Amino acid sequence: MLLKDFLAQRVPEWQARVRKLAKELGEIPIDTVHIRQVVGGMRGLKVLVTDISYVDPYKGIHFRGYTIPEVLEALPKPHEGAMPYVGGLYWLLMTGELPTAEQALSVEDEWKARMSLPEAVVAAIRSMPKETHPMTLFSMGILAMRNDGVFAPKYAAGLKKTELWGPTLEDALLLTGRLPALAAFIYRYKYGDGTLIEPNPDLDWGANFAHMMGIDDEIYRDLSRLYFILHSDHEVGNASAHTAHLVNSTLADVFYAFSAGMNALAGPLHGLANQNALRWLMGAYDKYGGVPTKEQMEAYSWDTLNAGRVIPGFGHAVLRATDPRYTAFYQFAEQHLPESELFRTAQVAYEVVPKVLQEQGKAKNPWPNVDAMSGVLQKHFGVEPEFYTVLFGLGRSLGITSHLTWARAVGLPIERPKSVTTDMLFEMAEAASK
Ligand code: HAX
Repeated sequence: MLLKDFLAQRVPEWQARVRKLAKELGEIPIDTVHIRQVVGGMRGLKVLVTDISYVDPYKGIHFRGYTIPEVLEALPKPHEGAMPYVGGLYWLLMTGELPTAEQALSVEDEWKARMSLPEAVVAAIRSMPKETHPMTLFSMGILAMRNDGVFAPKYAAGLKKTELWGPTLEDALLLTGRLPALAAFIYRYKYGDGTLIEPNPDLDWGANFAHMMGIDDEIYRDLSRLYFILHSDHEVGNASAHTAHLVNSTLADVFYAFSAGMNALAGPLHGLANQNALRWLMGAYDKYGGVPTKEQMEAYSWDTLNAGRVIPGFGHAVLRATDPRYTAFYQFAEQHLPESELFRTAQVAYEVVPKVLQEQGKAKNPWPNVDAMSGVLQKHFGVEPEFYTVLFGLGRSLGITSHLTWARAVGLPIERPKSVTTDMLFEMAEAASK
């Protein structure tokens, strides 16, 4: 059964569930808002809903209730010992149920049917100077696909509210189907010979990306599958997912919404942290002419903090322990590149940086996040650091498009929070203190 038919059976039940929350339980208060949250990036405010993923501060991300180790264990795999099919993860995110091998492959087949890049998208990328940042090209390429979307013309022709999710899912499959080719082409345009490698119909989504990059290496195929699964989703409140959600809530289509999300991902405190984290590690390696000692790494960390900068790859807005995505990458590196000097540098950082951050006493979470290890692996295969945010975005397309589809399926309305003035906040504070 195709993903769309499977979802069609589930959607009415979830529409009723959300209707009940809005109509019958809507007046029940669930949280108090503090002024620090209003002026502090809404940190921790419970104002969004999604069933696709949940971040536990200590156990990390849960995809539809499953932890990273559980997902890696349970999803169907191309062969024994390999990382799972990304298509299986997409089935899980979209439906909430672990897929059979057949279901995972049905998603892979849907993607294969949509994988080639149209000439207009290739031409849009080629029209830009090569020095353009890869995230700019990625965002543009996504918008350039919009002409082939079905949601906008179907909406213009007339759609019932309960039917909006169907064409949203079709656009989501088109977008996610094409993104590996778009990302790989951007890479080859910027850093390679500019040629486009066509997808191989015998390969799955993750492996095809490796193939289209021109890296035909079995371990890199597996790393690609792992990379995209680990980066697929992190709730809907993070800056990129939330941006996409906001744009989607206006009934703009998946291409507009996802491209907007990618512009948020491009910021240094979000998706750009992975390249910064790698550069920071390479800086330590270069400064000390090899893998630094613990003492050298400590001095290097303090130099960064004393210069008023953050140590990239450490800390998190929600997590309060080592990110399990970091752990999964760490285990992959231990298995496949234990001798890599960059990996050994990252190991020293893991031993030293959390203690330094604790001593400084500012970061609420001194532990490494996913970005402290992802670049080490990509660099091992020669992938340029400037490109890492595109890799992140490619993975994140899986979670974001699932959120976009489900927001339509359950009829979430346009977002419109209320702003107040600073005078009002002072008045509210005074009234509360009486
Ligand atoms: N190095 C130095 N200082 C840090 C720090 C770090 N790695 N992490 C947090 N801090 C500081 C903050 O800058 C803040 O300082 P001020 O009070 O002077 O403003 C203070 O500690 C409290 O911050 P926090 O509450 O612990 O963290 P936030 O929720 O505000 O921010 C960040 C979370 C991820 C942005 C933050 O930890 C950070 O800047 N880390 C380094 C960059 C990074 O790795 N980003 C990627 C995170 C994963 C991700 O989303 N990828 O997309």
